[in-house]
Amino acid sequence: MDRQSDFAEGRKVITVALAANERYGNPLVVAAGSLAENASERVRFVILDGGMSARTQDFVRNAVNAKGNVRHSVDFLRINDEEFRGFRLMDGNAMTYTRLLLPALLKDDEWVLYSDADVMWKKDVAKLWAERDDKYSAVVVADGEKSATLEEFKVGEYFCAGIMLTNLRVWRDENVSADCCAWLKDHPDAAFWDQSALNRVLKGKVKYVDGGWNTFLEPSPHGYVEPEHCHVLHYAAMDPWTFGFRRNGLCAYKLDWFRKLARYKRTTVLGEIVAAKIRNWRERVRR
Ligand SMILES: [Mn+2]
Repeated sequence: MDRQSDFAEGRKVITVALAANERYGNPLVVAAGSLAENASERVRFVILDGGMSARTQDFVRNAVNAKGNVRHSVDFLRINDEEFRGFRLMDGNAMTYTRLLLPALLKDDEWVLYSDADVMWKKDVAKLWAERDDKYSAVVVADGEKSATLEEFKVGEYFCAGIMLTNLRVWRDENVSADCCAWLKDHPDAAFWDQSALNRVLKGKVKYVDGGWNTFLEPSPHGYVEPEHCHVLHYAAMDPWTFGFRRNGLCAYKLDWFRKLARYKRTTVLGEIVAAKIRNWRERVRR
């Protein structure tokens, strides 16, 4: 049986959406590659593509279908972030908001797992996928004290939208995306972009799961370290690819990320580090 019909027949497949543009190509390779590598079931990757070279797309496909992996599929959906350009931008683009398009883009799906691209997957996504629950609009991890209090939420009640099992049927029925956009129009200074809106609109309607599914790095005397209990490592502002020797040096978690990147792209760690340095230097000059 060919691969298309396998997927079409609706066999057990996990649908995962990630969003990226060319600048986020490398993070996407690591996020998708590490998710695929640890997955015990078939994953259908839906990439919300904000503009990406064919070469970068090939790197993603190769990473996902690395030898020894379960057979996965990858689709790139070319999307336009223009309709969100009026909202507060992140890194000069509106890609973060494109997850609000998922209920319309995946109109035949009931659930999708949205994953940020600034993460590394360490555990089997099938275990998180099993947490879907039709009583809730989303399945998420509570965010830390800092962001909760900044947004004037109680700790434990505010969630991080970076890893989010999304109940698409409910989102469509209850117009969640439209409500988020309406809220964002009224709150142009929202601290955390669409995450701020999602927390208001979905308040009391989300299920919380084990924090390991969305773990941030922890400060330590040696820079930053990966916490012990971690299924998905979320780099957030500590991204390894904006690479500075001055800030935290070349610590273990950064090297880890470059090792994965080089393995998935079949390049070298040193080559990728040098390329990242040059890219960052160019961006700094341009600014
Ligand atoms: Mn993130």
